[in-house]
Amino acid sequence: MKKGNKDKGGIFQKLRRGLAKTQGLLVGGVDDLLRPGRGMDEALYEELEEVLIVADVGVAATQRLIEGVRREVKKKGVSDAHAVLPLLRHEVLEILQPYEAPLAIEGAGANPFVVMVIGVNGTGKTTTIGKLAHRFTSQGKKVLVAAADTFRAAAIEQLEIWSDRAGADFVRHGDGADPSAVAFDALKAAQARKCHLLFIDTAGRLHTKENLMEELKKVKRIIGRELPGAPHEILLVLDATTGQNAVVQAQTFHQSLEVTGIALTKLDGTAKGGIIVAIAQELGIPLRFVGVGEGIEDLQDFRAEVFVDALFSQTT
Ligand SMILES: Nc1nc2c(ncn2[C@@H]2O[C@H](COP(=O)(O)OP(=O)(O)OP(=O)(O)O)[C@@H](O)[C@H]2O)c(=O)[nH]1
Ligand SMILES: [Mg+2]
Repeated sequence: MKKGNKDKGGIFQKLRRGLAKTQGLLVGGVDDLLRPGRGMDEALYEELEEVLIVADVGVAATQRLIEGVRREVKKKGVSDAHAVLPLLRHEVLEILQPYEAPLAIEGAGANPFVVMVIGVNGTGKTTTIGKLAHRFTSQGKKVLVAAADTFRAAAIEQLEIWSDRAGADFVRHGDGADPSAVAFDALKAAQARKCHLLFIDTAGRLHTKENLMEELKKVKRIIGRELPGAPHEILLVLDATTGQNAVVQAQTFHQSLEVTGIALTKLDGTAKGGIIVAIAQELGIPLRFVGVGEGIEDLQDFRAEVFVDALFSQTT
């Protein structure tokens, strides 16, 4: 572990705790294989591949990791399996690093900066908006939250509670209202009130229903018509516990809506956190945030090095 990460204390420890199950499966599994004294043989690569696949790293990223490790083993003349773990750590970092891109609202010159939040139901859209609203109000920003998920009444109320907690403004219509109309009114309100940020919550019914995509496209179009360049961020929320499904969902949403950033939630309590590597490898979309709990503070900017340190911390 890097000293700098240790100094960040709370955030790093929370991430580390959140990743405990993933670490157990992925790094724990790898660690068992890479015992000191074990020589380098073909079986080792096969076993390593198996561990990575089981840990939801995905086929493409697994191939790349194995190739990378093979290359480095050869280059460095590694003969003891135990020396492979830091090589693997480095290869994982290489995959994740290019997708570290925290959301930058400063300099965008946007009034307001509009974030449209999308994703299938239950992934954590509303919770993530609550956490983000809190983060930005804490920084002195004026935030407005729009309840464009009008699919069920409870969704609007849940968002309102989060919005109140965060000290953000809130715009809603009745249940079953047109999501685009809510988004339109919210944008007008945000402009009139000179808000820095507007978060738009959307419905998450199954992505296989064509009409959801059409509805979301319409929200996006109307926002863009009223404020050129908006929405500035199409944030896709993915649930880490769904493993490989998250990649499939992302591809579907990306095709229809051109996702600009990903928030990966529920990393705490799942052993499927390896999915983040598959997401980076297969989607090519910036990874903005990771969710590590249900609390208002439990959302972190994705930092590749910190993430990899947290994941490998007990064994390297
Ligand atoms: N452990 C954990 N739970 C989370 C996290 N993010 C969200 N949740 C929980 O996941 C559940 C669903 O979250 P919501 O924010 O309601 O999800 P949603 O995408 O808005 O769902 P719909 O509105 O039904 O589409 C809630 O119980 C949240 O507390 C996280 O990072 N960690
Ligand atoms: Mg919701």
